[in-house]
Amino acid sequence: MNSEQPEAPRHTEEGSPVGRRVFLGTIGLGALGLVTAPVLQRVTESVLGAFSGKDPTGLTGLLPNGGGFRYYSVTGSVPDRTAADYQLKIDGLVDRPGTYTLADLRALPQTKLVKDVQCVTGWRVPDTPFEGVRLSHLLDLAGVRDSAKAIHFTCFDGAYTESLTLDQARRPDVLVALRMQNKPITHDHGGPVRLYVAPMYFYKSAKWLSGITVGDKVEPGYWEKLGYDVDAWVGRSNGRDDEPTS
Ligand SMILES: Nc1nc2c(c(=O)[nH]1)N[C@H]1C(S)=C(S)[C@@H](COP(=O)(O)O)O[C@H]1N2
Ligand SMILES: [Mo]
Repeated sequence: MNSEQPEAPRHTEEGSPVGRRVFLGTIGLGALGLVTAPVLQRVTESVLGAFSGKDPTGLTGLLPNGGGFRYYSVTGSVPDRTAADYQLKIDGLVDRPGTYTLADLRALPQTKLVKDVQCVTGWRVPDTPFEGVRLSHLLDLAGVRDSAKAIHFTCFDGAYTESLTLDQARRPDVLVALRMQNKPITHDHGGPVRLYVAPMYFYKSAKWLSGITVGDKVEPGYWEKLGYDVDAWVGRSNGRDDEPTS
C-alpha cells in the first residue's frame, strides 16, 4: 500500500476531527515509509498538513458504514437532495444540454453491474451491485460534439470533482448510479445519485453527483490535483502494478 490520502477526510463517530497523532497511529508509520514517489510524498505532506491545521473541513473521520464500506466526504456536511429537489445538469460541448430529475433518470433504461469495489487505500468490498443509467446513454441523449474529449463531474457537496476521458466515459461499465446494494443509494453513499466507474479505484465514483460537463480536455479531479492518477485503473495505477491485498 503506497498511499492513504483518499481516506484523509475522516470523521470520528462523534463527528469531531481526529488528531494527527491518532491518524499516524491508525495508518502506521510503516505505511508512510512506503511512500516514495515524489508526487505522492507531496500529497502525504499536504494531507498531514491539513491534519495539524485547524481547518474543520480538513481531516475528519472514519465511519465504518456497514458491509465493509467506509464513509468519505471532503466536506464537513453535505445537503440532502430528494426526489423532489434532485437535479443532474448536463452541459458543455453537447447539442442538447439539459437537466434530469430523479424521475427522469429512473425512466431511462437501467443497467445492473455486480463487481468488486476497490478503494485505493486498500479496502475492498466484493460483489457489490450498482444499478443506474449508463453514462454513455446520457451522453448520446445530449449529443456530444466532435470536438469533445473529456467529461468533468461536479457534486452538490460543493467541493468534490472528478473526470474521465470521453472514451472512458463511454464504457459500458460506467454508470450514473441510482441504486447500490440493491436499494436506493443512501445519503452517506452519495445518494440519490452517484457516479460508478467500475474498473477504476473508488475515488473516481463521485458521490452526490450534480453536474456532467463535456469538454475538450481532461481536468484533474479533487484527489487527482493532489497527485492521484487520473487514469485510475484498479491494479494498474497510483504506482501499483499488483492487486491490493486487503
Ligand atoms: N463527493 C464525493 N465523492 C467521493 C468522495 C468524496 O469525498 N466526496 N470520496 C471518494 C472515495 S476516496 C471513495 S473510497 C468513495 C467512498 O464511497 P463510500 O463513502 O460510499 O464508501 O467515494 C468517492 N467519491
Ligand atoms: Mo477511496
